[in-house]
Amino acid sequence: MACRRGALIVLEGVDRAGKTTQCKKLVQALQQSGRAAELMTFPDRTTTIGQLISAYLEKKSDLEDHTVHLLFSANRWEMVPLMKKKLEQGTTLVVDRYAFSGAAFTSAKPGFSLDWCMKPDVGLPKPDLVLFLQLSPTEAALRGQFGEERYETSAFQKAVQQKFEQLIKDPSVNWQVIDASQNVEDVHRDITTHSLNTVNKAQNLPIGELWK
Ligand code: NYM
Repeated sequence: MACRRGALIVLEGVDRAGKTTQCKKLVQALQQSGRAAELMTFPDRTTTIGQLISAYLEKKSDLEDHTVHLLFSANRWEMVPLMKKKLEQGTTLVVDRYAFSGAAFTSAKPGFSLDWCMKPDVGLPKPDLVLFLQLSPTEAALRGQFGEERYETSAFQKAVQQKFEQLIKDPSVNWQVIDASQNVEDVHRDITTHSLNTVNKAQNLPIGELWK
């Protein structure tokens, strides 16, 4: 019998919602429950494309807005063969940001439609579950100062949040909104419950195609 595939689980949200902490805790929890699970992060700053993106985010270089959008997308596409291989081998992938961040961040810039921003990512492996860590700008502000990277201002983050709210309305994607203002362990419990259900359901289903 063919091996049961792993699930593709994505965590999204504005900066400081706790995605990275929660991704790590989820991978640990899945592994402790005896399931193969690995963390992936986008942008993946280790590849040649990822290094261009990283220099842009760190303001060490300037890139034209369409160009950097396409680089973020290319940085996901270059990982697709590895993602599919891992999923087919039965490993669940917990992904820190994906195409939704791509569309939300670029479309928050003047002159970009959400529709145009989604196009380059059409057909990527479709997440079985997208957990949106919901945190209001006021609550985010209580978590301290923003960092120094590009996009890390409260005005831009508010615009990004509005774009995420539009993306969440899309019923073709399995969104679950998580209240990220709870303490770390309560958020983790909610995330783990949804993820275990998804891992069990996804194992016999084919990998879907995003936004197709
Ligand atoms: N970002 C992330 C984008 O603008 N487009 C994308 O496709 C992705 C995946 O990069 N502010 C933005 C969101 C973040 C920044 O992410 C880097 P992180 O998780 O802070 O390293």
